[in-house]
Amino acid sequence: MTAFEANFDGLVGPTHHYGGHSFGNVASTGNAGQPANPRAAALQGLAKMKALADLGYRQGVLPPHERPAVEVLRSLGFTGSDAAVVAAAARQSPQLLAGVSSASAMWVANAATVSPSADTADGRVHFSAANLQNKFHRAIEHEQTGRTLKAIFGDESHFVHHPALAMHPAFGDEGAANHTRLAKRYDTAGVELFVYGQQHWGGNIAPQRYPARQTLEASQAIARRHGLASERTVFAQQNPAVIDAGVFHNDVIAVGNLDVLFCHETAFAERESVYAELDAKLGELRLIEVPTRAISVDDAVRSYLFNSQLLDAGNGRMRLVVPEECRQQPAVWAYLQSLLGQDGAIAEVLAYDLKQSMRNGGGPACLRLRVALTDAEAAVVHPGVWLTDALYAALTDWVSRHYRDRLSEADLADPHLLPEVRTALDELSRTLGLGALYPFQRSGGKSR
Ligand code: SUG
Repeated sequence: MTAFEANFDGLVGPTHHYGGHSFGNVASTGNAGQPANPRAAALQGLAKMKALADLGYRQGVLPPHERPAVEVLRSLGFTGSDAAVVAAAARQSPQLLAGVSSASAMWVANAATVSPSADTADGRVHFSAANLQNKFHRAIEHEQTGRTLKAIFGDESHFVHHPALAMHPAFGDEGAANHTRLAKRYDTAGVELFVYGQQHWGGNIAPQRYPARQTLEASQAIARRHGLASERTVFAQQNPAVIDAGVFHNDVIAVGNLDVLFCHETAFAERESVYAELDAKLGELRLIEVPTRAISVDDAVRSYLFNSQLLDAGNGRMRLVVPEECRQQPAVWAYLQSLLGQDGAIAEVLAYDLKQSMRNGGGPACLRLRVALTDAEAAVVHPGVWLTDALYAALTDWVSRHYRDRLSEADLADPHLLPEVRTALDELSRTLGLGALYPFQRSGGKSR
């Protein structure tokens, strides 16, 4: 049996904007109120997907969510036609309208935690939709995430879907952004590393300035649900000082794949014991630890060096897919050149322009959800979401026809936006062959 890692990237939605919705994510708050370019954002994401597909990686697409989320506004007491609901929200609470209009579902590393079948007790791939309860605009994602994942990974003999954990700070869960699966091979049992920001009950170290979005309790619950063996699971606390420096998810300071872990020396609260436990449970970890003297935490956050994709290049070596911003930080770029010169685990560095997403704190790793699949599992994935040349051409054409090239927060009140988005999403769900995926399609296909 052979297995491989597929990357499913979130397609940026048409309401992409800079709402300053994520306290603790310094790019999000720093760029609040700037005009965004949803068309460029979606095309940048697609270009990265296409480049990786062209290199031979299995690449899938996860569709955006329906935004503005009219159903959420209705649950908050707005009534009347859909247009009236949006208009009233725009008048009474522009901040709420911006929250329910966020295209944040593009960062699918936060959509779910995924455990490959080689790791789980029942030999199926397990998905747990993340509750994202720390941020209002993201806490409304999990239902659609669950629907989308079930539509794509529908075969119950291979795939299991768990709903989001309880919506309570004790179970704050941010999905795969705080989860790394290490293994010697994709088709044999691996070690699942869960990184949490804080222990809710009984923990005593916590960040002071910014929130810890993931709890130990949530990570333990996910591991239990997925049927992971304790001898192949590691729970590690993130260093609270780096959360306070803007590292709101572990994937902003560490990335791993197969037996390679690439991280900053300040990533974990107790680094030596984390490395030792991983090494013991995995049977030799290949660690690339970046010291502060080479790259400061601030430079790591600014460049998003660790929010990179570490991709198997064959022969035990890796490609590192970084955002273009790494080139602009001299210390980071120099470090990457020295790494390539060492003939070590990283053989190649590829940089992509993802500026639109980056300005909201979303780099290459945020935009993708990794799913390690066997050939038999891949064969039953909904075929319409694999990025072929034809799908890439159809999606770039679709974006060019339906997306605006400028969107500011004030534009979210524009009555034309909702019908525009629905027309686009209706066409997209047909292109991907996903049927009635969205609430507006399920309530009869027409606006109330
Ligand atoms: O949750 N930004 C996202 C970025 C998520 C990045 N994901 C990973 N690191 N895996 C967040 O903070 C900002 C939206 C705004 O402000 O408009 C936002 O939601």
